[in-house]
Amino acid sequence: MKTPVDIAVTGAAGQISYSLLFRIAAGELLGRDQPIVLRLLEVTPALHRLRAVVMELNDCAYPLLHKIITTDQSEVAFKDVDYVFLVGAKPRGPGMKRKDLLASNAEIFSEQGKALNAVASRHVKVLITGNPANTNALITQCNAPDLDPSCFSAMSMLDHNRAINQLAEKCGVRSMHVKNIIVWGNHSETQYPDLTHATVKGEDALTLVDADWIENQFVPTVQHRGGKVIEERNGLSSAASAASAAIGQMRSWVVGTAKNDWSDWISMAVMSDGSYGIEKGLFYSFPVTVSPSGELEIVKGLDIGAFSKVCMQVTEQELKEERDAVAHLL
Ligand code: NAX
Repeated sequence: MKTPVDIAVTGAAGQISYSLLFRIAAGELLGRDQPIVLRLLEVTPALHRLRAVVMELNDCAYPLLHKIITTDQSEVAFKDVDYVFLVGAKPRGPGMKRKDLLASNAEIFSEQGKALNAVASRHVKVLITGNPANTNALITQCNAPDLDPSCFSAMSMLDHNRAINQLAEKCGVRSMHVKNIIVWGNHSETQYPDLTHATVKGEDALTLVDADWIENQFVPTVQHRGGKVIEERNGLSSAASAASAAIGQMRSWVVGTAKNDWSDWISMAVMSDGSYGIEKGLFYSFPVTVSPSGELEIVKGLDIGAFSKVCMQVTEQELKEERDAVAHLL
């Protein structure tokens, strides 16, 4: 039997976690031979709800679930952890823009960044899902100066999957036949889902769909998908699909993207190194490959057309504004 691995999840009594925790415990993240310890963080008033989640986890009798630790203290949750899902935050309600969330959520991520800096494994992988995810990733990373910036990424996988689904539906194929979608920029309505490099059953996507559909249907549908789900769920945001994307992104980060038989890369928001002219230091979604040993690299040298360039700059500008709004926490 392997040594158990510690995984921390914040917002553990929330909606996304209600799907995420059970899938992690079942072995979907690290494989069905890897025992795990779940370290679950919640705010004090939610600890009773968390107790119910723990009861249900225990009632599943998962063979891999070695131990569950619950706490309202970040430093307890993050002690020596290897993998962290920062999910806990206030969700976006109906009509709310991500920027509205900035002020209320920024403090959470600055405190959690400090705690990670103090107690987490030096090789920890931290996936930020709580919104506004990209800027929360920046805040977390800036408050953890002793950890390498490559320890942090924000979630783009849900947008990436949404884009795959839109193109697959349009072309009448299954999602597994769509390759090399990219989501650039912010996890917000300015994100730019780009299918310039995508293929469908090996054919260039651009030969199968026209520019009008891309600009007026595909891009806005993916950009506004989160808001549409909130509307249809009477105010609740995407949860099961977000959990699925969180597992997908973290798993690709752990096992590497070469194991994907469905794409050469994934979209992942990582610290910009200046690639494609994007300002260094922003957490921006790029096409990314991960080596089997976990090294992350932004895919370089892709051709960027005029339409793409404008869209990439719009979402970059939003990230700069978000960064400037939380400058006191960086
Ligand atoms: P819920 O409101 O159901 O759960 C959030 C949980 O976080 C609550 O139980 C709350 O008590 C807890 N929490 C709040 N502050 C905390 C803190 N300081 N430490 C630990 N826990 C804390 O929201 P849920 O639907 O689970 O969504 C969680 C976050 O994911 C939200 O910010 C939401 O906007 C964001 N999302 C991000 C997505 C992405 O692609 N990046 C998509 C889905 C989702 O909208």
